Amino acid sequence: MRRSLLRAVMAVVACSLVLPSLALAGYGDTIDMTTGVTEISRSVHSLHRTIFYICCIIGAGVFAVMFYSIFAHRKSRGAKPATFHESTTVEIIWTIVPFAILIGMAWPAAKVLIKMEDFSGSEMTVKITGYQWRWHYDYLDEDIQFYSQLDAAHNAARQRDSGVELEQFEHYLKEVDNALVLPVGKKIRFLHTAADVIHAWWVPALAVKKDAIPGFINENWAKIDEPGIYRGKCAELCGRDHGFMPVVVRALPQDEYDAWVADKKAEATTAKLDAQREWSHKELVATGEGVYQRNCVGCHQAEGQGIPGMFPAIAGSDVANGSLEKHLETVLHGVGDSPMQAYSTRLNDSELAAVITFQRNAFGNTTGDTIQPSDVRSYRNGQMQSLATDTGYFSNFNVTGAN
Ligand code: HEC
Ligand SMILES: [Cu+2]
Repeated sequence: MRRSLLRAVMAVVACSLVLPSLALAGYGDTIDMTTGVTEISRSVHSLHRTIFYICCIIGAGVFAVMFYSIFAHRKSRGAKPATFHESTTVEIIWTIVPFAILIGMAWPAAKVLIKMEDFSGSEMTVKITGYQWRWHYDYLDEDIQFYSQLDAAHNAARQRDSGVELEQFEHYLKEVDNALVLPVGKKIRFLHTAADVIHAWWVPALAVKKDAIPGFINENWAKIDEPGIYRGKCAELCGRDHGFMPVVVRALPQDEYDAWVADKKAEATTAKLDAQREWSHKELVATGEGVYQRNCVGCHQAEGQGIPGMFPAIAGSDVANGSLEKHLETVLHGVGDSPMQAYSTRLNDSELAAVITFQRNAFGNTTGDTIQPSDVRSYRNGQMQSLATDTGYFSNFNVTGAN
């Protein structure tokens, strides 16, 4: 009788340990921690496994003893409690054993933590700034910086009643307009900060997850072993669109990375020159159409017809046919709490001039206006001056911040 009960208990314990792992077989890659593509991420993964197994063994041991005691010494069998009190031997054992287990877990964990905090020999530095709701990447060793935010098509699709088929997106809500491009095989130091609220930059495959706190600079690093696309997201509840600030890292072999850097620099030089010169009306409209396709079409639609009740039409719009000041304000600073975001820092002056000129002369709008990059610049300067007279915190924030 006693034997069979014991056997039943052991069977239940065994099943509860084995069945879940069978059910999860094959899902390991999707629900387990990723092994990642850096030495640190592999260390973190094996640490996670080691500690998990230790916990399993402890759990099985504790429950086995507990279930055995409950069944073997139950009242109906006339078990009588022992009456001893204070056993030095037992107390020493139950102090030393957990202590040894803790040391056994802390030792490898501390080794990995120390390695994570070792920034010596960093070969390049990227400063990452969190904004509501996008990232800004600044390559401190190169003269490269840009914003990275949720891809416009995904952003449009996620709007309520957008009617967009989500199946068409392979990585729905995990795609950005400008990925962070990094070389493989280099020790890259990341500096994390934020410009408004607390964010956290998290890319599991790189084992990089750090709070981005306004006024503070946090550090960590990664040395990526394999080229590829690695996705992550903001891991700090940072406001309404917290769930919509994905991270995409594109790791390239060194030569491809160098080519990317050269391209980016050439682009920046051209952009600087472009912002200084006079553009022809035709050129502005043509460039503006491209800017519109990349940034605005998801909401305002291909024919500028918008989506009634959600996104206003540009065709015949009061703003696109009315005062230029209002049009500039709408595009540069966005509209309040609506999905119409501020583009003042995401598009440069030439792109802004081009897309505004385009909107004022496309989809049947016939203002005939030509807006030069210099017009956008003087609008910005005017804004700065009117804000400079106001010393309130929020107006200062508007001058230096994203909006
Ligand atoms: C995520 C969707 C979305 C995207 C992308 C978007 N807009 Fe908008 N836009 C809106 C919404 C919503 C409004 C209405 C805001 C309001 O008045 O409440 C709006 C309003 C406007 C208006 C004023 C229209 C009117 O008559 O009221 C202009 C002009 C405009 N957007 C230009 C742009 C430009 C230029 C771009 C691209 C650089 C762009 N928008 C990208 C959603 C979007
Ligand atoms: Cu965030």
